Amino acid sequence: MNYFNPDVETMPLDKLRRLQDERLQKLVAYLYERVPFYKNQWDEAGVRPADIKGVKDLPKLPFTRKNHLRENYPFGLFAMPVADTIRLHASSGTTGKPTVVGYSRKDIGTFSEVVARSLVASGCQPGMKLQNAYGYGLFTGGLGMHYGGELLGMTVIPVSGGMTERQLLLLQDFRPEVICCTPSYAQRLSEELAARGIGPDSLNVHTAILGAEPWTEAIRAQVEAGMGVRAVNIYGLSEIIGPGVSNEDFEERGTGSYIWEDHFFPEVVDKDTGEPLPEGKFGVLVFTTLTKEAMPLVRYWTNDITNIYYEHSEKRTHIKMGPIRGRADDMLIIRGVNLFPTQVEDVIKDFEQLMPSYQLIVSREGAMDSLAVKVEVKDEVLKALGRPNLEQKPESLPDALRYLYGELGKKIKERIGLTMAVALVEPGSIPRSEGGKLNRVLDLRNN
Ligand code: DLL
Repeated sequence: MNYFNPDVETMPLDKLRRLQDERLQKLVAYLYERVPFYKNQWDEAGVRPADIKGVKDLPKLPFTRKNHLRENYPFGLFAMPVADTIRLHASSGTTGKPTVVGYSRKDIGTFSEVVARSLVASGCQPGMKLQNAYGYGLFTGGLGMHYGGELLGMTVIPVSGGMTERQLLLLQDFRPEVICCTPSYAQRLSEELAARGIGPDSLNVHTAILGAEPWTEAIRAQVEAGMGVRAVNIYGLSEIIGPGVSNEDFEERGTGSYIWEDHFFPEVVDKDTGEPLPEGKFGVLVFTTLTKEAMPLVRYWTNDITNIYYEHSEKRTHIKMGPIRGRADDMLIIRGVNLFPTQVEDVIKDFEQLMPSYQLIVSREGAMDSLAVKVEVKDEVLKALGRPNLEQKPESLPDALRYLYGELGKKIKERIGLTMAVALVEPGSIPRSEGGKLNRVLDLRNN
C-alpha cells in the first residue's frame, strides 16, 4: 500500500482547507464551553468563538504555552471528565512537574491512525515486523508506535528502549524488517554491530524510524551505513498527541516530513514577536489540534524551531516541515551569540575525519561563558596515523590532527561567530544513548 488513508493524504488542498475550517469552528465552540482557561484567555483578548471562521483567523487567538499546562497541572486543561478518558501520558520536564496529557477513545484512534500513516510513509507494510525500541511508559513513544503498528497490521515486538544485548539478539533472531528508536540510540546500535562484527547484510532490517530528538544528515548517513537501513524521520510531541505529528516519506528523505494537517494545524511564528511568518521562513512551530477531544490545544507553542512549506510535497498534499534546528529553550546564548547545538553538528559533518558524535560543554570563568566542543575522530583515521595519544597537547600531535584542530576551530568561528575550544577524542569516548533521548550539551554554569 502507498498510503494508509489515501483519501485524506492526497486530498486536494482546497478541500483540506474546508475540512480544517469546519473542524476549527467546532473546536473553538467546544473549548469555550468546556475549558475555563480558554474562555478566560479569549475573553481577555476580546475574541469570541464566532470570530473564528477558519484557520486564517487563528492569529487572532493567543498562544497556549507550556507554563499554562504547568499552571493547570494535572488535569485543568482537560475538556472532558478524567473518568471519560482512557489513557494518560506525561512528559518529564527538565524541571519540576511533568506535563500531563489525556486521551479519549477517539483520541487513541486518531493517535493510532496518524502513526499508521507515518509507518506507511516510512516504508512499512502490513505483515512486517516492527522492533519497537522506544520506551514504554508515560513517554508517548513506546505505546504510540505500538498501537499504530498494530492498526497497520504489523507484528509489533514491544522490546522498549535500552537493553542493547536484547535489541541485538532480537534483530538477529526475530529478523524484523523495521526498527524504531531515537537517532542517538540507532547510532549506538550501529556502533555495537560494528564492534561485534555483525554485518548489516546478515540482518533483515531495512528501515529505521527515528525521532524524539533532533538529528542530522550526518547521523542519517551513519545509521544507514551502519545498520543497512533507510533512516526516516518521525516527529511529534506529547502535548499534541505523541509520535506521528509528522513523518518523512522514505522515497523523499531529506526533503521534509509531512504534517498530518487534517488533525494538527501548523503555523510558524517569529520567536520574539509571535507574528506568523511566511511559508519557508524559520521560526517557532505552533500547533492547533483540530480533532482531539480530551485535551485539545489551540496555538500550542512547541518551542521547536523549523520551517514549513508545500514545496517538495510530491506524494501527498499535506504541508512539510524541515528538520528541527533546535528548541527555542535549548538555545544557548554565549557571549551574546545565539547558538543551537545542531549548528555545531552542521560544521562537524563537513569533516570526513570526524564522527557525528559530539558534546558541547558550557562553563563560566568569572563573568564569561565559555564553550568547548568535544568531538570523536574516526577510528580509521587514528589507525592510519599509528594511534597517537589524543590526550597530549595538540601541538605534539601528528600534522593531520593538528590541522584538524585548527580547521575545526576556524570553521566554527567563521560559520557561527564563536570561538570554541576544541578537543578531539577517541571514538566511543563521548556518552552514548542508553535507549532514550540524548543530551548533547553539558551545562556546568549553574554548578
Ligand atoms: O518525543 C514523541 C515522539 C516519540 C516523537 C517517538 C517521535 C518518536 P516528547 O517527549 O513530548 O514527545 O518530546 C517532544 O521532542 O517538541 C521536539 O523538541 C523533540 N522531537 C520529537 N521528535 C523529533 C524529531 C516525543 N523527529 C519534543 N526531530 C519535541 C527533532 C524531535 N526533535
